[in-house]
Amino acid sequence: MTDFTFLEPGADGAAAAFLENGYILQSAENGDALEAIRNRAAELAAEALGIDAPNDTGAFLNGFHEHVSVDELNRVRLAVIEGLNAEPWIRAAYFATARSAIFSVVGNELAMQRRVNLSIQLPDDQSSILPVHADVWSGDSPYEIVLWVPLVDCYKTKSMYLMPPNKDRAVQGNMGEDFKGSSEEDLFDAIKEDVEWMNVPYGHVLVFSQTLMHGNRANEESETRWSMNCRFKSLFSPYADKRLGEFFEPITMRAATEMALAYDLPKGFDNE
Ligand SMILES: O=C(O)CCC(=O)C(=O)O
Ligand SMILES: [Fe+2]
Repeated sequence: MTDFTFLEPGADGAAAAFLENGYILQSAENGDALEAIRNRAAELAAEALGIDAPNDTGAFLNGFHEHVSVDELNRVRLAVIEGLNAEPWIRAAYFATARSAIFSVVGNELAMQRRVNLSIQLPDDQSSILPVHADVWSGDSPYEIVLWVPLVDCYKTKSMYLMPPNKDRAVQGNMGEDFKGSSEEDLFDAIKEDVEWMNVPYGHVLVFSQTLMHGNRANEESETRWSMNCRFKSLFSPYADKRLGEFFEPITMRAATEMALAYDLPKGFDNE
């Protein structure tokens, strides 16, 4: 037998999909972790509204627009984010939903964003639109990927869109000239036929390259969108504005690295 490979089983397929599509879409690797996150988010949201925790979590989140106005939404969203990030288990649970996929496309010695984010989009809410962007344009390193985890079924405008790599690179390649003096809306108009709307049912997770243009529009579906996002990168890959220790924290440092960081070359030769 001579079919030896360097990468672990499955890594080649994950790499090919990521490079071709700009993302990996798969079932959550740990369903219990996802469920725990979703239940806690719903509990915190109910608490922020002063109502009882729901029996049917999915129905409560999808129907959230019946409980909250656009004006109240940000207060509730911030309370849920605070509450989630205060849970000592939250980041490990979040990572557990896509551990192998992230190991496959990023590496196994990782830094993770210190806080998980939550976005809630009520139907027709114009105020929570995130215009077309790539995170690298505003201080993220191209080595960062986003793990995007919906807490409800996300599809069409209840989801986010992502530009496929080949089309994205063609547009970013001459963006300065082609879009001189243009608005974000002009840019979206130019790419809207080419973007792919991410169809991510609850129970699935998305790992995407934030170097590709992405964003969302007003949610024209009849249900509220709930999704979380958090960034990961290879621990020793270059950092941009989002620094290790401030924005990122090592999560899977290995023993050889720990030993290396603590090592000092032999001392005591000063008097020679
Ligand atoms: O959730 C969205 O609609 C966009 C998310 C995004 O821009 C990001 O996670 O970088
Ligand atoms: Fe983004």
